[in-house]
Amino acid sequence: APTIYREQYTPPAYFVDTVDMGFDLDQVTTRVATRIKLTRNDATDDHTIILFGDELKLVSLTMNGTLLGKRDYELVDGNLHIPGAPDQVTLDIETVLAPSQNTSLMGLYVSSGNFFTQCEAEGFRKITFFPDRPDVMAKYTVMLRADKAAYPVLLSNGNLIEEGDLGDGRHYALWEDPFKKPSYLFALVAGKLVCQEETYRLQSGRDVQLQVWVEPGNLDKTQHAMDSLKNSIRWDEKRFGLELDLDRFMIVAVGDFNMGAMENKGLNIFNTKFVLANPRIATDIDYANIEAVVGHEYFHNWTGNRVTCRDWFQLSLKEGLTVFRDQEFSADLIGSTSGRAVKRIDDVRVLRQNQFPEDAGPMAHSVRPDSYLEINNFYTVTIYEKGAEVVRMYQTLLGRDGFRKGMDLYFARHDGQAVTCNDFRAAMADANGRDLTQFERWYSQAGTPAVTARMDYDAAAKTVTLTLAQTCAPSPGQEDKLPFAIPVAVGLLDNAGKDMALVLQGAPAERTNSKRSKPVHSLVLELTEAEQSFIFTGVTEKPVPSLLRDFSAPVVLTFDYSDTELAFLMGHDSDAFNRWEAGQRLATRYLLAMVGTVSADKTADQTAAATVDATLLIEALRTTLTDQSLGQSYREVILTLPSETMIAEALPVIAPQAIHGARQALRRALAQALQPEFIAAYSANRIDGAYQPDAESAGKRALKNVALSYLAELDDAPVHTLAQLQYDSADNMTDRLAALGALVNTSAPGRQAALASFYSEFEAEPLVIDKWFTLQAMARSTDVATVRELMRHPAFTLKNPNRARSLIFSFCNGNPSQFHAIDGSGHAFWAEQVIALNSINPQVAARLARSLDRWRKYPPAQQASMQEALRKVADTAALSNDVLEVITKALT
Ligand code: B3K
Ligand code: ZN
Repeated sequence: APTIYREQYTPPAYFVDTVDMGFDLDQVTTRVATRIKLTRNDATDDHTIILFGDELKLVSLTMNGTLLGKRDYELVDGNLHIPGAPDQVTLDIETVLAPSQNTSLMGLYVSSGNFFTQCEAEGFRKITFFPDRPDVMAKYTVMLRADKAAYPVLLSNGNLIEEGDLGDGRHYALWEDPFKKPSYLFALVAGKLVCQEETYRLQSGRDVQLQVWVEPGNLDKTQHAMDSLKNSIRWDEKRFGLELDLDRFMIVAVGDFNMGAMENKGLNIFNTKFVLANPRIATDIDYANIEAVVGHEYFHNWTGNRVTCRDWFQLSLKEGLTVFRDQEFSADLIGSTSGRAVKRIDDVRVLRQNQFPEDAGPMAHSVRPDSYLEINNFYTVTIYEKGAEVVRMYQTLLGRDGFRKGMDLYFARHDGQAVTCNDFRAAMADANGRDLTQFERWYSQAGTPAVTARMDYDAAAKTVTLTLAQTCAPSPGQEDKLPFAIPVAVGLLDNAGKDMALVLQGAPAERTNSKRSKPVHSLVLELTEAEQSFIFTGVTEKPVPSLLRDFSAPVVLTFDYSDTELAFLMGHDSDAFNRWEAGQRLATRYLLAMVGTVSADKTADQTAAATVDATLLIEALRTTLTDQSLGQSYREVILTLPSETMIAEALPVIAPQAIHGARQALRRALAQALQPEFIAAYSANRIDGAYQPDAESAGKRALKNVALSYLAELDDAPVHTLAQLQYDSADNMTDRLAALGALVNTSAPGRQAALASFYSEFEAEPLVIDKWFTLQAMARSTDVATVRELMRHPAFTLKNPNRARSLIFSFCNGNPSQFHAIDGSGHAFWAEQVIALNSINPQVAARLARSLDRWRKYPPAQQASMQEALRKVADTAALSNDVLEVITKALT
C-alpha cells in the first residue's frame, strides 16, 4: 500500500446525501444492503465515484437501477472505481461479512456473542463499499434484523423510529440519525444487553434519555459512568454553551475493544475498562479515568462530530481539542487548587513519559502529520496529548474568555462541516483580533523545543533580565526548525519565598503593574524568536525565578538552579505545579548522579545511595509529607519519584538496570529516613466508613498507599503485617490492590497466598483479572520466564486486547530493567509477541511494536539484540501495514 500525503488532498468527486442500510445480522454470514444517494461535486471535473472497500465480498452493485458488471467498474486495491458516472446517482450495494472471523475488531465483529462495530478511522469500508472519508457527510437510516432470542437489543445511531417482529423468531429495529455524519461515526450494537437509564433535563428544559448498556450481571457497575455522563452534559453547557443535540444518548460497554472508547453519534461504544466500576472492582484511578473518558467521548459530539475533520491529517483538530476539554472538565470537577494542580501534574507526566520520547524517536511526527502509511498508527500521544497542549496554549495566550470567543466563532463558522487545524487557528485569531500565524509551527514542526533560561540581576539598576533561548532538534524529514511561539509563564520569588510584583519593561500598562490595578505576580512572556530578553524593573533583591508555571508550553526548560534554590522553590513557590516540578528536578539530579555511580563501578544499588547525599531532598520531602495545609493527593505526587522511563529520557545512554537500582536505592533511603512520618501519614489517612470515589477521599487513600509502598521498601516484619492486614480488611479495590502490590514486591510470607486468593475471588471479573496480570507483569522479580509462565495460565489470551495489554504490554513498557535483560531474552520475547499479534489484530500489534522505538539510546550490546528482534519482525511474511510502518521507521 502506498504512503498517503497531506499535500495530495483533493476534494471528493461525489458527496453522499443519504445512506440507507439493511443488516441481516448473523455471526457467520451477515448480509448488508446499502443504498447511497450521491451528488457530484461540481467544484471538480471528476466523474469517477470512488468506493473504498477492505476485504469485502461484493454480491451486487446497481447504479440508477441498472445492475453493473465487471466492465462497468474497476477494482483498485480492493476499492471500486466507477468512471463516467452521472451527476445524480443512486447506488445499491450488497455485501456479505463474516463477523465471527473478524479478530481485527475493526468493522463489524463479535464479542461475547454480541455484535459491535468500530469504524474510525477506516472501518466502515469493512462493512460496505463507500466513499469512506471524513469530508463526506451524510444522513443515515439503518434497519437491523436479527434473531430475537439471541439479539434482543438492536441499537444504532440517532433515534429509534420503529421496531417489531418479523415472524420466524426474528425481529427488527429501524434507526434514523437526524444529523449528517462522516462514515467513521456509524455504529451498530446487537445482542443480549441491559441498561441503566435515566431521563435528564437539560439547562434549556428539554428532557433527554440517557442509557448505559452492559452485559447482564453488570448493572451494579454503571452508576459512575451515568453520573459522569450527566456531569459532562452539564459542564459543556456551562463552560462552552454547548447542548446535547439528540433526544437519546447511549453508552455501550464491550469487553473486546482496540482502544478506550469511540464517539459514534449518539451511540458511544466503550471498552468495559472505561465504564464498569464499583468499589469492589475499580480503583480510584479507574473512577477518574471513567469520568475523563465518558467526558471525552461526550465532548466529541461537538468537537469531532458536529464539526469534523476534513482528512485524517487533521485528526488533532478533534482529538487535541477534545483531550483539552476533558482535562479541563476533570479539573473543574475537582475544584480545589491543589487538586487541579494534581490533575495538571498527571497530564504533564503522561506527556513527558510518552510523548516526549515519541517526539524524539523514529515515529516522531507533527501534531498535523505530513504523511502516513496506516492512519491507525497516528492515534498517538502527539496527536492527543501534545495536541491538547497546543490548544491549551491558545487559552494561556488569549485567556479563558478569549478562548471561549474563539470556540464560539469556530462553531458559528463550521457547524456541520469537515475542516482543518488552520480553520481552528483562524477562528481563535479572528475572534480575538490576534495574529496567530507563527502558531502554525506547533502544527507543522515535530520535536520538543528546548528552552534555556538565564537570569541576570542588576542590583544597582534594580532590574532582572531574563533571557530565554529556544532550539529544537531535527526530526525525521525535518532538519531545520523555525522558532516556535512559546508562552512562558513566570514569577519571581523574593528571599521570603513571596511572589514579587512584576513590572515588565516596555509592556503595555494593563498587562503589568500600574498604579490603579493590583500587582501582577505571574506573567506570560511570549518567546517568539530564537533568543529574547525580558527586563523586569523595580526588583529590590535578587529573586529566584519560577519558570514555565503550570507548564505553560510543551517544552523542556532548563535553568541553572542550585540544589538549595530547588529546595526553596519546593517549599515556597505559589505555583503548585512548579513546587512539584522543583522536587522532580532535585530528585532527577540525585538519581542521575546515582545512575552514574552504579554503572561506573557496577556495585549494588545501596552503594549508589551512599555515595550521593540526598539530605536536602529528604528534608524537603519530610516538610511536604508533614505539611497538613497541603492536600493529600498533592503530597502524594510530590513524594513520587520520577519514573524509570523519565530518568531514562534524561540520560544520553539508557542503562535500565542501573536506573532501576538507583531509583530503588533512593526509595529505600527515603523509607529509612522518613519511616516515622510515613507511619504517621499511613495512620492519619485511614478512612472509616463506606468507600467514596471523590477526589478528597481518593487523595487520602493515595497518600496512605504511597506511604505503604515506601514502608514496603524496608521489607521488614511490621510492614509485612501492615500490608497483609490492609489486604485482608480492605473494602475497596484501591486499598486491596495497593496492599497486594506492597506484598508482591516484598518477601512477605503471605504474598503467594494473597495472589492466589485474589485470583479466585475475582475470577469472574475480567477487569480485575487484568489487574492481577498487570501487577505481576510489573513486579520487580518478574522476568521473561515468569511472563511466559503467566501466558500459559488458562485466563490468558492474546485475542482480547485488554488481556494482552495487561500482561505483555505491561511487561514490555512497565518493567524496563527486566524487559531489557542483558541477555536479550526480553527483546526476543517481544518479537514473538508482535508477530503473533500481527496475524490476530494488526492495531494492537503495531502498538506493541512501538516498544523498541528508542533502541538507539541503549548501549551497544542491547542495541544488537533489539535490532535483531526488529529485523525478525521485519522479515515476517504477511506483515500488516500497521506493523510494517512502525518497524520500518524504527530501523531507518
Ligand atoms: N476517536 C476514537 C479513537 C479511534 C481510534 C481508531 N484507531 C476515540 C477517541 O479519541 O475518543
Ligand atoms: Zn477522542
